[in-house]
Amino acid sequence: MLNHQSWSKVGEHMLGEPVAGGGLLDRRVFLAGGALLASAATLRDATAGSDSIGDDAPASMTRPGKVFQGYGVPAVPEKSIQRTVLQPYGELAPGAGVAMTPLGALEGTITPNGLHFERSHNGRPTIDPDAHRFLIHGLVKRPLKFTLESLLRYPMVTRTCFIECSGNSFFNSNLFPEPMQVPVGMIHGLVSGAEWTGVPLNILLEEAGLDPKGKWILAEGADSAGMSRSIPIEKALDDAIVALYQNGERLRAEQGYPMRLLLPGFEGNMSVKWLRRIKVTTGPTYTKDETSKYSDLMPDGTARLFTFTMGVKSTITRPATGVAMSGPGLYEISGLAWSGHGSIIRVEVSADGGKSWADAALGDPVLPMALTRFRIPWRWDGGPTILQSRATDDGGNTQLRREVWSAQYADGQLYHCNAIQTWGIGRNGEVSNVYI
Ligand SMILES: Nc1nc2c(c(=O)[nH]1)N[C@H]1C(S)=C(S)[C@@H](COP(=O)(O)O)O[C@H]1N2
Ligand SMILES: [Mo]
Repeated sequence: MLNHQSWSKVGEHMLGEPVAGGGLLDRRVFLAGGALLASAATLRDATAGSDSIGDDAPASMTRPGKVFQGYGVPAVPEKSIQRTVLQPYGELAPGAGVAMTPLGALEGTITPNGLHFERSHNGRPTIDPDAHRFLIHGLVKRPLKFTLESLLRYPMVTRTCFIECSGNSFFNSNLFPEPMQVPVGMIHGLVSGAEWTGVPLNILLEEAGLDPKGKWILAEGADSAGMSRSIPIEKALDDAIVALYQNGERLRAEQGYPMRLLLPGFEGNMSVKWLRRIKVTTGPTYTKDETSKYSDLMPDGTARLFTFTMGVKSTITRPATGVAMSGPGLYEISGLAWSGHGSIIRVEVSADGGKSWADAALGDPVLPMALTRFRIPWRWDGGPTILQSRATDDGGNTQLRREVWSAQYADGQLYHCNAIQTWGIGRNGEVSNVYI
């Protein structure tokens, strides 16, 4: 469970002694148990150990339970855990918007299919899987048309990775000069993690026979937005997948049923859903989706096109906005880190507004271009505290302070925001979104 980083740092201090300002403790505190955990004692039930069989048996033991169901749903008390839906154009275009993952309510690194974020430009189309066709054409020797059934006969690969919309975290970007007080899922919930299974695109392109002049592809969806993006051929031949399964079951309609392109580490927009066509081209097509959106506003007034790889990023998800504290004492800080450039090698946490940092433990397995869970114990003294996390990937990329990130762009820049997120903890235990 512990990464080498956190192990190599121990030894200079006693367990239970802070390893950085603001009460951050060594990861091993939870392993030590006993007296060191005394402040977590409120978590224990004083009546533990009393007889559970007899008159005080819980009601659930006195009658048979509910019967089986064909497809499982969350336990009844958990039904309030929902995606947050934003429809910026209202009734004009109700299918244009987002449904954001409630990151503050989730743990681990795999997003349940029903809570995977959805970003759709004009609603999710209803597609008959038997009638759907996927075409490869353009600069190829043999144009090919696939049915779903024919694709299911090709060799498949399974890959765990994140999808992140490049508009994610716009509440931490230059679009909002003042911090918005919304739950963590509304700030960073345009990222989700899943295990995808499908056919490597390079197998299909090889079968079609690439013309050496083919340097880019155009991928187009079968939705009414006609969502389409240009992708360099290197990526198409490297790790691109035509995904058919999501966390073991067929794709959800929201995620592109019956098939989608999956480009690990690239901005989510390029993973075209409801995939109907790939055209091999000599250069980028400059579609509306890559010129009017997803470009970066630079300070000199120009817009930078084609920022494909999602930068290294992290956020603490517990505690976080919408996830309040319940009094001073021992807590485990938990969060997510990811990078489109590769694997997360380090996440540092600060509980004193960035003056000092301590290494968090990284949860196994740490996979490239996948969500990585980090954790660190923390003794909250009940006073105002400023929490931050800072991730580094194996390409040596590290997150920047919000101010430094912002200065790279013009006002109004909202895409590709991977600045450090800051949470302020108030005396009442409430968490706020803070800019420092
Ligand atoms: N055909 C089509 N593909 C699409 C979109 C779309 O609206 N139509 N949205 C894109 C955007 S902007 C993102 S961020 C990802 C989101 O994938 P998800 O909805 O499965 O999370 O899909 C991309 N693929
Ligand atoms: Mo997106």
